[in-house]
Amino acid sequence: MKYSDPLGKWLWGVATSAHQSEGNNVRNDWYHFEMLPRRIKRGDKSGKATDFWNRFEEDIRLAKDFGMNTFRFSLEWSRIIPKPDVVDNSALAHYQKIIDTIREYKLEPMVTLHHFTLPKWIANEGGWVNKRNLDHWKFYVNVIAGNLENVMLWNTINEPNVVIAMGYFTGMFPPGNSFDVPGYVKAMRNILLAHGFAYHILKKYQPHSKIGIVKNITWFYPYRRWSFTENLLAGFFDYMFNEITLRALKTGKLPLSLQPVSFLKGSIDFFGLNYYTKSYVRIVEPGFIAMAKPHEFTTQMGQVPYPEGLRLAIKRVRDVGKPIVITENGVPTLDENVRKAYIEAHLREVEKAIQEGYDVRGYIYWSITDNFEWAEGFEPRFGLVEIDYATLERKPRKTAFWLKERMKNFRYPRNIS
Ligand code: IFM
Repeated sequence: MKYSDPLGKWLWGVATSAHQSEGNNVRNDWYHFEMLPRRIKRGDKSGKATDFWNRFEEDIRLAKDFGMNTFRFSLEWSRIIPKPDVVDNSALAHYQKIIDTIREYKLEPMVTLHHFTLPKWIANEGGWVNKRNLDHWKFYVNVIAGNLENVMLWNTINEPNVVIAMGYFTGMFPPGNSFDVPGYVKAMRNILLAHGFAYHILKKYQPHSKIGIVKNITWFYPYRRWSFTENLLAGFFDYMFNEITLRALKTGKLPLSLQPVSFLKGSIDFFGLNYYTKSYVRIVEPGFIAMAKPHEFTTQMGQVPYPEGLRLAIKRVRDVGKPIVITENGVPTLDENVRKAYIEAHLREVEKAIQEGYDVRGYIYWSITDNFEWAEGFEPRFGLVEIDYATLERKPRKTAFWLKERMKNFRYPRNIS
């Protein structure tokens, strides 16, 4: 084995969003979505987004300058497989170059196979609701697993619950369906199967690598504590958004099935936990979800910081029985005091969880630079580094330097280096 077990050290790093809609003349379903009017705020188009594709070395160097040891990014399916059964070897070579550059800077690459975007030709065939697309998925994963080297940390799917809830329930992501519960359930079943297939394909080719799924936990609370219906609905949302995935990993059972799928149960080596916020459920408004109550502090995306929710999430996913890596946590803001306070409060919750004996192996901030924030467009600013979208120039924010010092004193578990 060329590289040591990455879960044996404290993983401290950043994630980036490597998605582009226009690469190699390949169109993914977000490009298609942009064509639909009023779906992305202000009519923003991702275009080349942060141009990570060409400027990756700059971003990797910045992570190194900030004292980190891990760099998380994702692959774009449509770049690698632009048409059914056609492999773009130049795209593969380019991704290998990114991975090798991360290694040259002595950072641990963490690579995600699927982060929200589908090739347009898959989306046109029904995307995740069409079970036949799983054959195309297996083809893609075989190509990756058989070709990309020097990766010890893989994520199969980023936030399956988010991409499907936004696509089939809120309608804010492609394909833009609202309250399509049958679509939601079908797509959740298929995307979880896709995870299971990917886990086993990767393990077959790269048995020493560690493979996780990246799961967002959001807490749902009744808007009015005394409302029976809102309590009931909060439980329903929690089941749909959080529990379906946790149950699949713990028992192999998919929604609407009592029979477990044998290859799903326990199909992770670590649990990638993304955590940002909580939501309120209320029945008086259409849409059911309120992100905040009046007078609560909110971020640029209207979310309420709820740091203790991170420790509660760590407790909740412990049942899956695998080490936990915080694969995303971050805040969209233009105020560096807010960013610093948000990060500090969440790091303290992680430290507490570690002291209480929870097996957390890393913390990854979202994200190294500002990013194209999906339906929210370019306005939210998550980056430790500002992007000037006119020139694509990178300008580190002061929180990055504060964080470098803060992490020197982070109380990570004593049994890892
Ligand atoms: O930008 C997203 C990311 O793509 C997935 N997790 C949440 C982030 C912030 O909203």
